[in-house]
Amino acid sequence: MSKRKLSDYEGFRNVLNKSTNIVALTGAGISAESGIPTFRGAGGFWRTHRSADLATLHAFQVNPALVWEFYHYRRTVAFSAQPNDSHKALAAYEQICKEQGRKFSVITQNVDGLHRRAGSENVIELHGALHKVICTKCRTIDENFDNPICEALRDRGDPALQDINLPTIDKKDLPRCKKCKALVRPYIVWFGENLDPKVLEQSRELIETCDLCLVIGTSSVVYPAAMFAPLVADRGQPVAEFNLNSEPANDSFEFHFPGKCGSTLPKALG
Ligand code: BJW
Ligand code: ZN
Repeated sequence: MSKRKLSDYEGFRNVLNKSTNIVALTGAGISAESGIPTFRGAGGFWRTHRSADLATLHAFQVNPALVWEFYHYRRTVAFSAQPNDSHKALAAYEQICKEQGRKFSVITQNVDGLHRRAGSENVIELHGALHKVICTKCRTIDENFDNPICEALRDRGDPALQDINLPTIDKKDLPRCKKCKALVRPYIVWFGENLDPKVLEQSRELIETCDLCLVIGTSSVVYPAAMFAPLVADRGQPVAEFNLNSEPANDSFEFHFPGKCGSTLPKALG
């Protein structure tokens, strides 16, 4: 029999108040109310391309200019977006935990940087970050908030246009490494690529030791992140899911809060 509790704010708060090592695992849904399209569903397209088709090394090798245009657009959206009530609620709860000597961490699949901008301090960015680049040759990782990141990308990336109607951007005009001048790429973990082993290890440790896990705004289909919350539930620890969908991604999670997390999460943590 399922032990699932639907919208049980009081029961959740009893568990929350007793927890000493809390992990919030977040996905694209938490940033949807900041105007950032989710990865799957209606927003998962840019021009005629599925976002998932552009988020691969193969796509970058075949057409680095197209992939850079896509990421220039994504950077523009993310840099101008503001953290919403969900990001703020997590950051505020982390401060409360800090004052009380409890541990609170965010593991995010998002690359938009909104958790840190909301004030969260213990943040693990599993899939990289839009404001970082990595050199394809010397592997130097750099922060870069320039917009556009290079002149050739100025006024490009418009999702309403067709690739075919735009002049091609020469590879030599794409963003370059400050050290060795080779082509840089977005510091993003694409499909088929390994996550940073250090980041994976830090996440594993949290997942193996936490006594409460919140799963917020993720479709839970992309691995390895998709197995984190089930691992916590398998250890017999409570998991609370916050998702627009009324159907839970996993029926073994104890708490489920359907609806926009901008409303449900501040209420649950308040
Ligand atoms: C709301 C809301 C609101 C909306 N309020 N909710 C084991 C088994 C099977 C496959 C694999 C496996 N291990 C590896 C794989 C392959 C692959 C994978 O998982 N594929 C699956 C699709 C099957 N994984 C990988 O390749 C990973 N690498 C790896 O494991 O290396 C080792 C290896 C390689 C190859 C083979 C085997 C092993 C790397 C994964 C990197 C993912 N990168 C991306 C793109 C880059 C980021 C970018 O450019 O933006 O990251 S994919 C994309 O999905 C993005 C996201 O971070 C990620 C997760 O998506 P998320 O966040 O869940 O978003 P959505 O859109 O799917 O869902 C939004 C949710 O929010 C929905 O549920 C809505 O209902 C909800 N929502 N509004 C609350 N207001
Ligand atoms: Zn370099």
